[in-house]
Amino acid sequence: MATLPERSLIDKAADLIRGAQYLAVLTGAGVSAESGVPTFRDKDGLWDKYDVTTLATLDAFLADPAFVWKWYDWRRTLIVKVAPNPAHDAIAKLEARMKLAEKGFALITQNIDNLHRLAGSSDPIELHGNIWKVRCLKSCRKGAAPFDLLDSPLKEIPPKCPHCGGIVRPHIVWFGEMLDPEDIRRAFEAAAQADVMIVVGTSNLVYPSAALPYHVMEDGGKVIEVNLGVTGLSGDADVVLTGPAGEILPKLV
Ligand code: BV8
Ligand code: ZN
Repeated sequence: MATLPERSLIDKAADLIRGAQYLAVLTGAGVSAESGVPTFRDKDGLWDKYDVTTLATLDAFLADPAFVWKWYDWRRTLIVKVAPNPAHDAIAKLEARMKLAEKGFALITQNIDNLHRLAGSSDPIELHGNIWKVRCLKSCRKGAAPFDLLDSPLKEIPPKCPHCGGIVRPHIVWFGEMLDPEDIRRAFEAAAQADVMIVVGTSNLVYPSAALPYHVMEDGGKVIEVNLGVTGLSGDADVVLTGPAGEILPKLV
């Protein structure tokens, strides 16, 4: 059993959540860690093994689509085997409870592993895309909109667009790429409306996602951070719950 924050801190966070009119939840790779999905920046994380700037960028993909697709195919074969953990389940429960009380709720995730949906979250805002979706690299008429490619492992690398025969790219936001404007609008609107935001398992290093908790606090909202360690947000958050999300969130709920 990992060390958990003292009861009083959990109660303080629970009181904030109970009184919330609009609850937003922002998650990063840490919420999936206990499902067995490697995080990015923790020790032996994804980015220890690979230099991600050579992988998670459009230039890297254009330079060698097969190489980048091999990395994503490997991650897909990892992710297809894992299941949501109690942290994902607790977030889905929070959503159901807020909806039952006819209060506002939004889940914003940086994760591309689809685990929130599998846990029952109805409409996660996937800021960085989804590892099971692809789109035509040339944005041909029928292939420009994201569509599912669920083969794991992939039958051919790089996978081809069924409409024009060109190659498809992962529907994932790489560094230096714009996020989907609709996702940004929804995420910042949720942050503006939220009087409480729970930030779970993110190092808060990547923008524009890392700006969201500050938008909540600018409007007088409260921020609860759930993280194994200290991040740039910890000094500003109203309540910091240090420990594994898979043990803290179920206690909160
Ligand atoms: C953009 C896809 C506009 C690939 C990813 C402003 C200031 C500074 C920099 C920028 C800025 N604006 C833009 C930038 C550049 C860049 C950026 O932010 N760089 C950072 C690194 C400095 N941002 C962008 O490029 C974004 N685009 O802004 O467009 C634009 C466009 C053109 C020109 C100018 C501007 C695009 C960002 C999306 C990048 N894509 N991934 C892939 O995943 O395959 S980001 C990548 O990092 C992942 O998606 C991941 O989701 C994300 C964040 O990482 P985390 O989720 O936080 O994971 P991490 O491992 O870091 O942390 C895990 C945490 O969990 C830790 O804190 C750990 O303690 C904790 N934890 C671990 N286990 C547990 C736990 N907590 C609880 N329980 C546990 N069990
Ligand atoms: Zn196409």
